[in-house]
Amino acid sequence: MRRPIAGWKIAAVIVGAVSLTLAAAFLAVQLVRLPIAAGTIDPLRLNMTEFRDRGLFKTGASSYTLRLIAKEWVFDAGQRRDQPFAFTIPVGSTVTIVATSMDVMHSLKIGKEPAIPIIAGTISTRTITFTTPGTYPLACTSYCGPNHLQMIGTITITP
Ligand SMILES: [Cu+2]
Repeated sequence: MRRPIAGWKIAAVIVGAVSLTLAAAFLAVQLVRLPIAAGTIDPLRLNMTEFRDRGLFKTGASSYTLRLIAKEWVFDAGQRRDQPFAFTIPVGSTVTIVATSMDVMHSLKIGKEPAIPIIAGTISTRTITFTTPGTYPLACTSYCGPNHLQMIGTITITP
């Protein structure tokens, strides 16, 4: 004679199905929110790409490219390991940030600008024109591990 299915088993299946659905929905939302990815890249071969040359590069009279790799736990724009991430440029400069991650997801927040998600395998870009002199703090706003709070820096805009 077949025994009836225990109630807890049915409950477990329902809970499992609901969590899977929620996880799928969450992932879908995350994917939809990645609009600024400008391309894809192999995170294991960054040294064979443009990210081999990191730093602030002047590309025009008042335009720059800031190319960096986010990784646990630094924004690596070519600065020495014992040096902070700090760049100084004149007011009116337009900076195109080109970034990718070598590991987990990071986010780059500069001053009051919306955070730029930085994800392994994709290239994120954002162009910002700095019209007000001052020191703009920069930080990672995606929790990325125990030393997440070390991912800081500054961009100083001189008058
Ligand atoms: Cu972080």
